[in-house]
Amino acid sequence: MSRQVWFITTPIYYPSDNLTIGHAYTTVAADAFARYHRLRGEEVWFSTGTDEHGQKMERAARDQGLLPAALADRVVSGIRELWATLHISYDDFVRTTEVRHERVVQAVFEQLKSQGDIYRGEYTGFYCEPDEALWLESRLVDGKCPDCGRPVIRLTEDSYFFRMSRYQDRLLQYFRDHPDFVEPQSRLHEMIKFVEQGLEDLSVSRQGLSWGIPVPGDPEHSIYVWFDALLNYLTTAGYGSDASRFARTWPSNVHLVGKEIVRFHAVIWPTLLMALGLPLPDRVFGHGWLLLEDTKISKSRGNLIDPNMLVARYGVDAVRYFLLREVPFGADGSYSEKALVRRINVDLANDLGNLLHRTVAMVTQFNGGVVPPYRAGLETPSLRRAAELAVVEVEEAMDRLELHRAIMGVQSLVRAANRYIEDRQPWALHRDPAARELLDDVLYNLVEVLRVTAILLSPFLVETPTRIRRALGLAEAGTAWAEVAWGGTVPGCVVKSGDPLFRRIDTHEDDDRAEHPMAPEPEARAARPSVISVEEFRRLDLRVARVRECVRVDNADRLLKLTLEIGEETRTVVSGIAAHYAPADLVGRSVVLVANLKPATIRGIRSEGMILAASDDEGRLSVVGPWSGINSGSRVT
Ligand code: ME8
Repeated sequence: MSRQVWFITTPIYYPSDNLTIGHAYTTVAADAFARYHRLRGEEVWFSTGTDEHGQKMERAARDQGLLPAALADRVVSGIRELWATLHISYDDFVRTTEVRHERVVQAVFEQLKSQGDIYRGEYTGFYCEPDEALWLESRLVDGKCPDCGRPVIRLTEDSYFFRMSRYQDRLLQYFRDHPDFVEPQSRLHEMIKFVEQGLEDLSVSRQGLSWGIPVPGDPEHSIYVWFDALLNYLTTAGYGSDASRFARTWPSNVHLVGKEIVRFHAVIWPTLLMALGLPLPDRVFGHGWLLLEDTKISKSRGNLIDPNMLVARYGVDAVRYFLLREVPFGADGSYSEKALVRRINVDLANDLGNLLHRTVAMVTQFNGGVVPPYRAGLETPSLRRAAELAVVEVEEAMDRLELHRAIMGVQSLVRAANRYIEDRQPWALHRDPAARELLDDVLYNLVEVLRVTAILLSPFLVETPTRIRRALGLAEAGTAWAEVAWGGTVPGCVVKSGDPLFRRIDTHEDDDRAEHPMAPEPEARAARPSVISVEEFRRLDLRVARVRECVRVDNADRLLKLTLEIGEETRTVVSGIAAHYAPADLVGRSVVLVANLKPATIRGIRSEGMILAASDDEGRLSVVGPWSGINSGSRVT
């Protein structure tokens, strides 16, 4: 989609307490999108901020013996520091207590009132303070908040109402006409169901609550905190203050939010915009939660994990990488320090760090540190193709907001380059004077693939790309997405060895490699299995199988589903190797199948057998197959 400005938002967070790794999750994701689009030369407006009014803030301040404004000031300065620590490249930080925002909220309130979309009445219902959500009795579940299951408070008070019911049919029609408006799709269906149950008018003011924006002309009432908060997106776009910026920036491209506040963004927000006669955002993306032992990490649950501490311990890029890579964007996923360390050790230190280290060492040892000339036509297409595929994979994944998949695309490239070193064996070429040009070619390709990798990683990581370029002796500044085209490294650069990109973190737990459902238990790896007889071995029916199709398994980022041909027979096998191979790497290849393994159902898919793979202590994994062409179905003995 071509747009004037890519407008990307995070929710504005309650500054009632310090933020958690969960808030960092959304914000780092938004930052990655913003960086990606800037890198592509697009103009970006990336906003974040704080939602400072409401009952929850008032109570938190009271509990600490502070005025709400003082609490907000204190927490907001910590939030700004956190975003600096995580290198969040926002263009605007909007606080709902700023005059520029209060003006927008009051102007919108007045406009809707004057056009008959806001009227006065009496509200009888319930209030969930942690969510700042109003509920009619009919929506409660067992007398509790239907969203979070916590107790609600009964309210009966004079109130202003927004005629939301008036927009029910238009909203449903909008959902039907714009099936990408709410993503992932499952959340759109939830919203459709919710609206089909009937949209009631929404109470948009609270009586006697002093900490809020006053209703214009009726200061006894303050404006409901969600009405106030949602309008932050208009404030930051320049609504009512900078008409030309607003015209270029609105509508927003994507509101990134956690799944628990999709309803506010996909029901209340579009109906307010309809009432204002403004275009609707392109997308509301509701990502999943980071969980700690199956429970959402949150301030109100008190299980917060301090992102500052993680960055201090592991570095900004390791934390950003983990947040973006670990959990499929959209699904819930678990946070654990062990998983973070595994990502650092396997993906960053081992795969990426080693590739750089080996490349710099080989250019130094075999060519005096100078990147050799590029001989068009000589380069081995496989690595170039892998790089070109990775670019497409990252682009497609970013269009679909699949951050984890974009990073997996880069990972496959790094792994392909490590395999390329094993295949080409530059040390052997170095010993053979006749292979000089081939060696130059291999070294150039490795530098080139790292240069491309550094660009592909730039939306996600903030220090590593520069460090890679520095180690390769490339210019540090001025990187643009277009430079991913193969062949950009200028021969003659002088590489520099330096500190490792990522240091491996010592861990005594060796279950890192259990990514692979068929990987042996750590104990089995340590001790060799006991001796077996030939008869026992013969009980295994090992067959050569050809991979006909291969796809990723939805919501299981380690699993691939393979369709195998074994002679005349076709079988499905699920294998935990998605972190090591992209589906396209496997199609057409021959593998070895344990054909008489008892079938198992994995993620609802019946898996009939297991393919063999070798894995080493450094986290590498290699699928095992025949050395030369042989018919599928052949027995392996
Ligand atoms: O809801 N996992 O603010 P808030 C994933 N002020 N994301 C998480 C998370 C977790 N464990 N914990 C927090 C509000 N988040 C309102 C928003 S917008 C107009 C007003 C992220 O401080 C996620 O994006 O409770 C979630 O939606 C947001 O923080 C909630 O932040």
